[in-house]
Amino acid sequence: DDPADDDAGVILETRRKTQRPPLYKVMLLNDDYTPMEFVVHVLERFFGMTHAQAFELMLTVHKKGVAVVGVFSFEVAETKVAQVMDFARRHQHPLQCTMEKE
Ligand code: NFA
Repeated sequence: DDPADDDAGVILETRRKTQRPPLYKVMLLNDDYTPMEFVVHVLERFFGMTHAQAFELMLTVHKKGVAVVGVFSFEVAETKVAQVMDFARRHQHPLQCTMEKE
């Protein structure tokens, strides 16, 4: 009966303490020039996909124009984007990789 004994604050305290850091979608954009096999290789090399998974996602990007290839913390997403953009540039392909807050 004592108002100080109630548990009304417990859930609110838990929610406040379990705030998670934001996640970022890493996306691949279609273009007319990057070879399909190069995109498949990028997805295998930097996103740990099997050849079958990579081929399927490459086709999704090719058909739809863009697709999310993974969701990561800011730091990991930034690294993935930099790795893909650098790899594409070194091979002189115009492949674009971007990130966006989820
Ligand atoms: N559209 C490219 C082609 O026909 C392939 C591609 C797929 C490029 C996905 C970029 C991303 N060669």
